[in-house]
Amino acid sequence: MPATPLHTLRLALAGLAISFVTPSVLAQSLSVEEAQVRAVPPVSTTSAAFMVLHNGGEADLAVVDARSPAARVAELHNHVDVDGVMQMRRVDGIGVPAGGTTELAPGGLHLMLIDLVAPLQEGEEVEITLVLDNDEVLTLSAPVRRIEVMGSGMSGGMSGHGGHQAH
Ligand SMILES: [Cu+2]
Repeated sequence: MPATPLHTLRLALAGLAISFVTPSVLAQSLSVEEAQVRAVPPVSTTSAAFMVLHNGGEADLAVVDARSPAARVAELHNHVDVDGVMQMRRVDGIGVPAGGTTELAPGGLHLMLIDLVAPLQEGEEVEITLVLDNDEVLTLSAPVRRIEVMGSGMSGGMSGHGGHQAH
């Protein structure tokens, strides 16, 4: 009688061993560190996620799409300086060079969460899925935190280099 569960266990372990060498599942070259989502007041319908992307592989790659159950729309954004005023622009992809690192940070690249499903409160975890140009998909969990906004263009157009002083 005890032979059956043992046999079953052995089969299950064999299955696990096989799944560990399936490249499309676990041999991901992109890793994500310091992921966090900006806490926003309840009236706000948008937020942004920041993180550090590291490419441990030997080929350049790019994040080309993203989604999150916390928002109906997720877009890849960058900030560009237009005549001294920082403006957000949607970008087609965020590249991460082979062996290199790309930082998504306030005032620069970020993942925009648009049309939030519910207010994002400090301490919550938000699930984020990144889609790569090599068809790999990476899902991570990012804590909601208070994040100071630097050089966000709040200074208006009149204060000249105010945005740069914040750096
Ligand atoms: Cu944005």
